Amino acid sequence: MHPPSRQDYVSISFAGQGSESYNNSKQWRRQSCWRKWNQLSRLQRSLILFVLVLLFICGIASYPAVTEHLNGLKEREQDTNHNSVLRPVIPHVLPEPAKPAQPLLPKPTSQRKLSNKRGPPVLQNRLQKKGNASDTAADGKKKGEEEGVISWRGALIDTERATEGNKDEENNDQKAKSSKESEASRLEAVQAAFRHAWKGYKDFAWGHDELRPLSKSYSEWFGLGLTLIDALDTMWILGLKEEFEEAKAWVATELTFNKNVDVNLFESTIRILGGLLSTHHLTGDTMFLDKAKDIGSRLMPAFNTPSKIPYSDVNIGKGTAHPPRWTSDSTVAEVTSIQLEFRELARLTQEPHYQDAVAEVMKQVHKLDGKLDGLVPMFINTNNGQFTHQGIYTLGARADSYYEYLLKQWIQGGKKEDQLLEDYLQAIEGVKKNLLQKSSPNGLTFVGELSHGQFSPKMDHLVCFLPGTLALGAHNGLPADHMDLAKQLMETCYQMYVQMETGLSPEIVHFNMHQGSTRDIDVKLADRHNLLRPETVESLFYLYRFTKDHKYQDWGYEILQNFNKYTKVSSGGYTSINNVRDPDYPSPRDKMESFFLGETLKYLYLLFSDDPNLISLDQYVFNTEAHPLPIWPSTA
Ligand code: DMJ
Repeated sequence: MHPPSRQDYVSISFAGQGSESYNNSKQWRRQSCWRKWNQLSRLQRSLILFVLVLLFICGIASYPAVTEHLNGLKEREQDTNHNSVLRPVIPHVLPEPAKPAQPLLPKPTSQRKLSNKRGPPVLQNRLQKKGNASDTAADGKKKGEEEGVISWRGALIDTERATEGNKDEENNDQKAKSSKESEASRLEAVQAAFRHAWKGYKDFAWGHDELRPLSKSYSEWFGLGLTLIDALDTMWILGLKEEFEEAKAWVATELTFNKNVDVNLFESTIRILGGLLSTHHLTGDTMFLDKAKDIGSRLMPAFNTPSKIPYSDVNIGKGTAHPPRWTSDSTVAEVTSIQLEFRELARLTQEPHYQDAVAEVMKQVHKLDGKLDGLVPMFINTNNGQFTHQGIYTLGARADSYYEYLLKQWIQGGKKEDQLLEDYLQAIEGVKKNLLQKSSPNGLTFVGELSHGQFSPKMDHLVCFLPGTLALGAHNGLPADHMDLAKQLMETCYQMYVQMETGLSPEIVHFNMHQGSTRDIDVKLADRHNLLRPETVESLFYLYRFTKDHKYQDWGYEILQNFNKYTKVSSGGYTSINNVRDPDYPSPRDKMESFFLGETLKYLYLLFSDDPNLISLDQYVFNTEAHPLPIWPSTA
């Protein structure tokens, strides 16, 4: 073989066939390469070195770009997977891709695989939720802190909830227990008040009409043991057996109506006839019914008038009746608030003339001219049967219980006497239209008066019977807005107490209506007295029975405490006061009205009792002196 001739091109040739025997040692390979390199021409060697250097430089220059590219590919894969998981959680941020595009997204490998990348799924969900919540909380915590606290608090909250659950139960038990305790202690407080009043009456006025607790004596109105009779069913309801028995003994042995004495028809009907009838019902003792028949029959001469509208006064011994000395008028409330009692007497005795006499009054009043949208004037003439002194409309003195007895007769008779209901509903609309206003600055709803078209923001405490009556009507199926109005008026009656320095209401208030007033209620000097009247606690009783809102009980308890503070006489009894605005000297009047025992304390006791069957309002209807009479059983 010929040695290669000098060539003008680079030719790299490696050991060819037929060369020395095969030797693959490192030493041999190194020597062989070097020999080959030396065999190359200078040009060939330069070219090879140039190419190698060039490759090296290119490699170094392109390294970062290649790395970045590779990293980018990795991240894209991760992001795509992450987004596909979050999409359902925040669809408004990442809109749902069009369906055909979906397959183009890299398929998430698995939830588990993702979780490994992003943290435990449960924790992740919590963070997500809490993160959203804390966005609005804006409490300024650092995100990291917040997240850490969230998972910790998350667990703690559950624990707290569990503990709270137990605590709630404990609290409820505690509340039930303490409300039972407070019920018991409030009932006892009423019993104690009654016993104190009774002590005064027993010690200084036994068998007489009213106690004069300061002078430790008594006053006579009819001379019929008015306080004792008025208080009979209260003692029965309060469970004061001993006191009841001694009073009963007096009625059985001492009480006689065969007396030459003038009595007021209305007052003796609601207090004496009503008290005896209700005590008969509660006890089943016919002695009380016999006494009721006796007084009932002796009152009947009052109806012997030209118009059949009864006179105000009757001499129960002589059997004669007459109007007051100065007029032949009777008071509208008086002649229309004796019906419950005479109707019940008629039912018990099966003597219809009692019912006929009082029904005739209602019939006439129903037809009379002179009403304003169902509202009645205050006087009615016993000769011609017409309203007199027309143009004055009030829900207070001389008209109040007309409205009360429209509803209550309807309830007593089993809700069948439509005319009574119509008159009642019309009257309430008349009140809303003509007498209802709001005070300034606090917008208390009140019932004012109308005198010859002129509105007066005057409201008697007597008007506070109205919330209870409205609530009773609503309970018996009358419009629900009657209950709304009842609640508003109840608040107002309560404010008539709260806003006085003694926490006791005056007899009459005037409401401010002009803008810029600083207080809602004004009291005139002559109106600052408190006679221990029941109307507000009466309404509180109805409102509590129907709503079960304990605030009404609390309000009643405040009132009882203030009676104890400002009207209780240490030697026994409670007294009317002259000035509810002077807690230092409320100026006692030295008189305990019979209705304090007959009504005020009875309603307070019923208010504090949580037993709806203690004189159920579905079985009994209270007369206007708080004597419960049965709702007649249906004969249909
Ligand atoms: C009570 O004799 C009766 O409640 C009557 O209806 C109004 N006056 C007194 C109580 O204030």
